[in-house]
Amino acid sequence: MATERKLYWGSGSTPAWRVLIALKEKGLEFDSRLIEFSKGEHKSEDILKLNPRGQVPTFVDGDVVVNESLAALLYIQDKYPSPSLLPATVEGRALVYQRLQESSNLQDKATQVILFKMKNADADVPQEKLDAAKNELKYWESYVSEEGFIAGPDFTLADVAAGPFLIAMQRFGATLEDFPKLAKYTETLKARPSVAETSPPHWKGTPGKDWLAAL
Ligand SMILES: N[C@@H](CCC(=O)N[C@@H](CS)C(=O)NCC(=O)O)C(=O)O
Repeated sequence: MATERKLYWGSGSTPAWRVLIALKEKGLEFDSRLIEFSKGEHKSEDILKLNPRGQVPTFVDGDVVVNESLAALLYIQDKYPSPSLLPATVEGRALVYQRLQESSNLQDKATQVILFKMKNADADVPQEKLDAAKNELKYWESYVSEEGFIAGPDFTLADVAAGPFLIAMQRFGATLEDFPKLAKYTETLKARPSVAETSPPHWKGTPGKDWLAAL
């Protein structure tokens, strides 16, 4: 059946992965447009007319275009509330919103190391970048709840927002040895169908990196 939903995404784009997970969790069909960064397809006319930044995710739902991944998560939850990815209480939702925004720090610290190595393959990652990433993980280690998710007993938008970055950090070498709760948490996430089925296709059968091995 034709759908008005369309998602442009790239393999390995963690922001785009967030949106893929949310759509899967909600059981929503969409027109899947996998772009190739190496061919510059994120700067294609099709994407630029929807998203002047020429980035993925670029998400269209009928007349609505939402490109920032966290905004897209909130939009998807709002438009398609069931099954819910938010707690029933306002206090519970406050925590999810807090973690949602905070996941930008995780994105930033991890990306700083990864981009550095992409641009400077032979150089050592500056210690302060590794320290910043490690320090960020300390916060997230303390956030994993007794029940195992980031914002309480259930899988929520907080997990959708932070999970892809934590899993990507492992892919880029983080052992998470000093973060036992996060190590267990990422295993739980990776076993979740919405996460497993949307995992970056090019990761399958290709090795990761050791750039974050100090973490
Ligand atoms: N703040 C955006 C970031 C999106 C983003 O950085 N996407 C990257 C891929 S991971 C991209 O498309 N980069 C290409 C470019 O900026 O030219 C979000 O969370 O959606």
